[in-house]
Order: sequence, then structure tokens, then C-alpha cells
Amino acid sequence: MLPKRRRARVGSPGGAAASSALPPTLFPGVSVYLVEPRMGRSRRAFLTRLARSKGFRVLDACSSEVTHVVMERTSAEEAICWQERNGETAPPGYTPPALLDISWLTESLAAGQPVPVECRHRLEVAEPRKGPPSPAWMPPYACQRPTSLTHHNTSLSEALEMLAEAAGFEGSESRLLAFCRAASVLKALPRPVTALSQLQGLPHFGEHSFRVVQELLEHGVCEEVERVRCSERYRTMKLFTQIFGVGVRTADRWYREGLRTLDDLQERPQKLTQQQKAGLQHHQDLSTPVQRADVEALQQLVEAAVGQALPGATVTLTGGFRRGKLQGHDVDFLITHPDEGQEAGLLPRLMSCLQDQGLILYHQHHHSRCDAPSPPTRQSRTMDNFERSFCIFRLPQPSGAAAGGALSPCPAWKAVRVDLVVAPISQFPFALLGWTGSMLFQRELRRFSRKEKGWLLNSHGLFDPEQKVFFHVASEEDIFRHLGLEYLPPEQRNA
Ligand code: DCP
Ligand code: MG
Repeated sequence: MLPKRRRARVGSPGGAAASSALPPTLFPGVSVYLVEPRMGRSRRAFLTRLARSKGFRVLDACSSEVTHVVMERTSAEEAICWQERNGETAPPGYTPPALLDISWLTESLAAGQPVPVECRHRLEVAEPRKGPPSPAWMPPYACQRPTSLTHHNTSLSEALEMLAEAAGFEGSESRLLAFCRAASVLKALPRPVTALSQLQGLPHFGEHSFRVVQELLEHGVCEEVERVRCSERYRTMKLFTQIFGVGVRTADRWYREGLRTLDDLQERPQKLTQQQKAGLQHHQDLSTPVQRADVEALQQLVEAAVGQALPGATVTLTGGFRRGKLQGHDVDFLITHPDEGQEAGLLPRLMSCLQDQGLILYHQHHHSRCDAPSPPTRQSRTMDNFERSFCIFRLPQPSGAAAGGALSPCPAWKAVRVDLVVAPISQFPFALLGWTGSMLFQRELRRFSRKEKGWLLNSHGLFDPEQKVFFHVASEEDIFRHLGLEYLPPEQRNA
């Protein structure tokens, strides 16, 4: 359903006055009619306005004056059925119009005049259409294909991911996933998308994502993306959810209460949890991306403290930085010990060691909620039960470093979000896989396990509910092997 503001505008393709007073035409002998089904009402209105602004004659109704009928994503068979239905009332001697694919119109708009009609434009030609080669086959699950950090379709995937984020702000998980999956398909393509025909046959490209890409290819901008990006709702939800400790539900409640700015929140400290207060207090630093150099400095500090708290314990960088990202919103570390059980009690000791060095501005300890892996449930598929600490580190800065959020002009430290997670060695490969992400890669891996194998996967284990057994693994490679998937290193999991 279109928002009210748009619905009101698109009642007639060219606005209320369009059919009664058509603008002058530059191209006599060409009268265009755009067929609405498949094209959609708002897109038809948009194209009508655009074509008229370039001097084309576009008729609102299909009459005997029409010379060029334009359809979108319509097969030759469907086009001919449409023509037969509409030809029933044609007067004697009437020459049927050309039935054309949208490519004729977009090429004509780009050329600023009607281009000659070629075979490839005609829908009544029931031969296979010539055009750019169809894309290579793309496996449907993101865990079945490598996705590196850099790719060929950044502006398209970013537009879809913004719509995904906005859908998430409205609590629409299914739309969020649909946009994320389409964006992820674009990231995995071997070349830039320059023509819509390249999207043919790709998985997860629904009508909505297709339309967004179409607008971006044809006009360089997508009206919906721009409208959402500039909306007060999106901007406020983005601002609030970026605060440490604030999820979509809280941000939505604040929005509905009329709060819009960080100052609005500061004025109501009684509304805030301790975590959110800490998040607000260090907001400037925390909203500045963490850099690689910070990650390396943090890893040294954490490794030294872990070595003191439990000799032999290991620290592994996970999250986006393990996937090769150069910047991130936080730093994720996974800690374990080669002897099962030795890791018990490690986290409190580690935290006091870090606190004694003045490295912790805030931390929240979450106790492990189970000792042994339990069969994954719907909830535990997204959140695991490992003992963890969500921290804000006070990271010393090398002298002369660029200013962070602290008040002095050349700050001696900056606040950085760090997640410390402790896993027993028997579950370590699953924890490593889960915490390495990306979020979509993990969701797809879990969906693949469930749908294709009938097994349940989470950050604790891989479970066969029929045999009621857990698979024992020694590495991430083992997990991919059990699932019958080609191993993808972390840098190729940027789905
Ligand atoms: N993760 C998860 N479920 C959660 C939290 C995290 O599966 N509830 C996984 C997927 C993430 C990874 O852990 O990719 C790390 O989470 P982050 O939120 O830190 O995300 P990234 O590290 O990928 O990105 P960044 O920190 O740069 O935003
Ligand atoms: Mg992270």
C-alpha cells in the first residue's frame, strides 16, 4: 500500500489536468500508452510525467490514436492476450499499435526522442530475446557463495540495505530480510549491474527490490530511498538505535513519546538504563568508527589481561574485523582455553584485571545460561548463551592522535565498545563461526542447515533432531564439511 501522500498524487498518471490538457508534443506520429499491470501505478505515473516533460505524447487511455503500447516485464504471450482483449472494440481499418517492451521507452527517454523500433523491442516477436547474456547461476543461500568486502554494486546494495534497515525500524522482519537478501545477491555478482536484464533469474529479487534497482539504473536516484532517508522517522530511529543499549523497541517508544534528539534524552535521565546513560555519555566517541589500529591496541591489552587471569587462555578477534573490515562499530573478542572447563570463572577475573588498569569505563556482565549445549530453539538461533561482557573501554591514544570524543583538544584516550565472549573449547568453532558473522551470512547458514539438512545450528552446536545427536567438530572447516558446503574463509562471509 502506498503512503497517503503518494496515493493522492498518482490518481491519474499525469495529475488531474493531464488528460484534458496534454502538453504540446514534439514528435507527431508517436502516441504512447503505458500498460499499468506489472509496471505498477506509481511507476506508470512517474514515467508518464517524465516522458511528457521530454515532449512525448502519452495518452491516459488506450484508444485508436495510440501507436506505441509499452509494457514492462511482460512476456510476448501476455502482450498478445492483452492486445486481443483490447482489439475487440477496434474500428474497421484500425492498425494495431506496436507492442513494445519498456526498453524502447527508456532508450527513447535517454535519447531525448523516439528511437526506431527494433525487433528486440517488440513483444509480439515470440523468439527468444537477444540482449546481454543472462547472469551466471547464483546459489540461493548466501552461505553457498563467496562475498568479499568490496564488490561491484555498492550504490545499489547500499540503497537496498537502507530500506532493509528502515523496515527493521518498523518491526517488519520479513521485509528487512527480503531487502538484505537482494542486497547480498548484488554483492556476490561478478560485475556491475548496468541493465535490468542482468537481474533475470537471480534469487531473492522480488518486485520491490527490482523496482528500486530499476529506478536507480534509469534515473540515478530512487524516490522511495530518498524519501525514507530524509524522513524524520528514519533519522530519529537511526540516531536512537546507534546509542549503546538502545534497541528498536526502545527507540520506537521514545519516538512515539515525541523524543527526537540526544538532548531530549539527556533531559529525561530517569528514562535511561545505566547502559544507555553510559552510551549517551560517550556517544561522540562511540559513534566514531573504530579503526584497525585501535583493534590491534585493544587485542594486545586484552591478551595481556587474559594471560594474567588464566594462563593458556586464548583471545580471537571475531566480528566484522575478522571478516577484513577496516572500520567497525565495536570490537568483538572470543576467549577460550584448550582444556574444557578451565574457562569457568575467567571473565570476572579478566574484568577486574582490566579495571585495575583503569581500562574500563562501563561493563555489563551476562552470565552463561547453560553449561552444555542445548538443542537450538527459535530464540537461541539469534542470541547465544555464552558468558559475556559488553564493555566500553578507555583506550589510551598515541600522543598526537586525531581528536576523539574526550573534551581535551588532543585526547589521551577514547571510548570504544568491546564485546568479550567466553566459550568452552568444545563449542569454540560454533561460537567463532557465529560471532564472525556477517549477520546475514549466519542467518542463511542456519536456514540452510534447517531447510536443506533438517539440522539446527547456532553458536553452541549443530544438532540433528531426528537422531538427537550433536556433531563434534574441531574447526570451522569441519562445520562447513558436515553441512556439505564449500569452506568460505571469514573474508568471504561479508554477505
Ligand atoms: N551476532 C549474532 N547475534 C547477535 C549478535 C551478534 O549472530 N545477537 C554475530 C553476527 C555479527 C557478529 O556476531 O556479525 C558480530 O556482531 P556485531 O554487531 O559486532 O557486527 P559486526 O562485527 O559484523 O559489525 P560492526 O561491529 O562493524 O557493526
Ligand atoms: Mg562488531
